[in-house]
Amino acid sequence: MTRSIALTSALLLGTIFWGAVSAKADPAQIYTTECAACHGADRLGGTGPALIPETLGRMRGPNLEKVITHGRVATQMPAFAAVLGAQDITELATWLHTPLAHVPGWGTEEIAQTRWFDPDYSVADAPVFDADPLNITLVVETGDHHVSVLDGDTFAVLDRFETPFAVHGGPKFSPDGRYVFIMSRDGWVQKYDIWSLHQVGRVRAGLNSRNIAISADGKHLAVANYLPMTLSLLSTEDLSVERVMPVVGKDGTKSRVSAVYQAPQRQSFILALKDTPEIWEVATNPDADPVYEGFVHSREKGMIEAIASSEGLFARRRIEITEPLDDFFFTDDYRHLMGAARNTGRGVVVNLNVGREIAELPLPGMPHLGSGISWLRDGRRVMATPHLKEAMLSVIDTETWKLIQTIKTDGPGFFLRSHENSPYFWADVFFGPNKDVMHVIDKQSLEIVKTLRPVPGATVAHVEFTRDGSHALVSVWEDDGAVIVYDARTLEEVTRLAMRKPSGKYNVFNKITFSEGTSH
Ligand code: DHE
Repeated sequence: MTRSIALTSALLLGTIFWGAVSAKADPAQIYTTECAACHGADRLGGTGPALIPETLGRMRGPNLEKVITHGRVATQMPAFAAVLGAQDITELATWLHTPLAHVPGWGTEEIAQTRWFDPDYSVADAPVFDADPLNITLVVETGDHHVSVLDGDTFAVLDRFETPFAVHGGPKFSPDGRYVFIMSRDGWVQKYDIWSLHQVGRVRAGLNSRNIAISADGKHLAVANYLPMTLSLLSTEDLSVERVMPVVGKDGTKSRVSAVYQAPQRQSFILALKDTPEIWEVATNPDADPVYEGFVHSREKGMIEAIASSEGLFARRRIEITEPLDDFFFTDDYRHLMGAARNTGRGVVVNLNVGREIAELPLPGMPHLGSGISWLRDGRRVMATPHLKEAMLSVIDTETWKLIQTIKTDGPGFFLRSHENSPYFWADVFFGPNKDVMHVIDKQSLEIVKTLRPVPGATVAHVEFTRDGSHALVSVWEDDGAVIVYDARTLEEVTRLAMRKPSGKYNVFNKITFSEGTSH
């Protein structure tokens, strides 16, 4: 009797359970019921991040399903394994990778409505700490979306603050090094006051964004967006919107902005466009008449278009090229840039003054030119770049634009770093079985002088130097990771600071002086 009740119950439960998983899952309905409260009814984010292909594209294969099933450590994202069947999770993940049927406008009004200021913030008259404010180093900890503020002399953590979800690209400092602006892939820009050790506020400048740049005078912040296809220009003072510039090629093609860079000597922003064969230059000099050759030539050729009512501030110049380029390296005088043509393995040099391609060099295996650095070797300025898909570094003469040498590494790398006061540059291996390796390379002989493997099996990547170049900080890019501080001359470990998946590190002085050893 008992056995038959048990059997009937089991069959009944089985039927109910089987009914639940076999019914055709409606992922949109599941989303509304289970996800919308945190991620927004429109999938554009709320307390949780946006769930759209532009953001999720980086979660390849079964990764998204894993997060839905098991949740995400150190975030509010719970595990849904007990709530949703495996089939529902698969279908939900597939549906989340489909584009939005309707992308809402994200213009001046919408951006302005997201502006938020931290009520607990008050302006300090002087730094609230004793450390050298120009030797502060910020560590982005992607494990739990925080930034640690390090004293660059003692390596003490002065503050640790929460950032928006999924920070990407280098934070940008005001020219005096006091404020820093940090951007997330969901388009949030956060302003933080280093002197006060306090967040100032946030604004959502795009729905899916790439990176930010600050103008040479420190007044304007440009946000490169994929969604919508715009460049948002903000006031650094109060994060108000100065302009939202639609990005449309000469032939009418709308384009995503791959990245925006500051060109200090030119007092302009340079934009890499993803979908149209053009580079844009946007003037940030308010004194109307753009001062350098490029703008003058362009005006003669009728290529300047005044986006603002006055021709100066935010005037835009189009430089036409043969195919879209991204991931720019700039020479120190910002006359030339190198860009990568993604599908052809070509590296292209563009002279920004005359506005044309002047050289080409073979750069197979996805060069990561944005991580390129330069230094003087035998009296000539050379640059080096890693390759995301080849176990090598390329060293290029920036006068002849000839490849001088390739350096074989233990695997493809992401970042390079050096310092004026260091005889070495450091190159990580980010992919493959040797991702736990960091090469230290002599800038003159181009020989690998030491290969560090501080935590066998753990990814080590990205280096930043202290202001004087005496120490190099390396990320152990794991959830229970660390920043390891090395003596930059002896290459011996000095100390190790526990961190949550630390990624990029940024020294105020090196960044505001545009050190040749750091990507700009
Ligand atoms: Fe980045 C900088 C583009 C993937 C971590 N990355 C940049 C910059 C660009 C760029 C254009 C320079 C902007 C700046 O600093 O203002 N990154 C891209 C890509 O196109 C790529 C390959 C694909 C993508 O998904 O966007 C890519 N980047 C990554 C990652 O997967 C990394 C390793 C982890 C992450 O956080 O997303 C990553 N990118 C970084 C970091 C910097 C960066 C840490 C700043 C480096 C610096 O020292 O300034």
